[in-house]
Amino acid sequence: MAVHHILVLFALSKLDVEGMSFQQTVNRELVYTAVPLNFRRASKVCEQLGGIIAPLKTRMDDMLISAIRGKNDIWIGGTDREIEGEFRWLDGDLLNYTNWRQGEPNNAKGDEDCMISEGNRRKQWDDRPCHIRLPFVCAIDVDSVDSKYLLFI
Ligand SMILES: [Ca+2]
Ligand SMILES: [Ca+2]
Repeated sequence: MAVHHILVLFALSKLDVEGMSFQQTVNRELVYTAVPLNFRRASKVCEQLGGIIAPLKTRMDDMLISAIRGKNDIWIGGTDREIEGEFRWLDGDLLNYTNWRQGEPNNAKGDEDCMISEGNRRKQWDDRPCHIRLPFVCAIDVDSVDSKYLLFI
């Protein structure tokens, strides 16, 4: 199984203590899995690793994911299976940043509830049937007391 890991720091929120400014961070491990699975099974694999299929909440997320998945179409961690047309990330958040291809999401044939990022140059998003099999990236938050707060200069 081809698996790649990268470990990145994400800034969450700012904390001001005694005039110094800190960025709260989490260590996030991104695990790319080249074995294609349907969305439900991909979700299970990520859950077993302690994470979720990676949501792309910012342009930075989008770029980081692209760095490890190469030219493959991949699942990204969003779906409208609860309410048709209302896409949410698997942690429940509504989409803020988006990168849909023009004309998407289109719920083609009434059967497209799971989100992919296309492997072409533009890396844009599309809704596709959840039963197709694609590689995916899991995002796992790794607790680390030592690096929870980093001095932000
Ligand atoms: Ca849909
Ligand atoms: Ca579509």
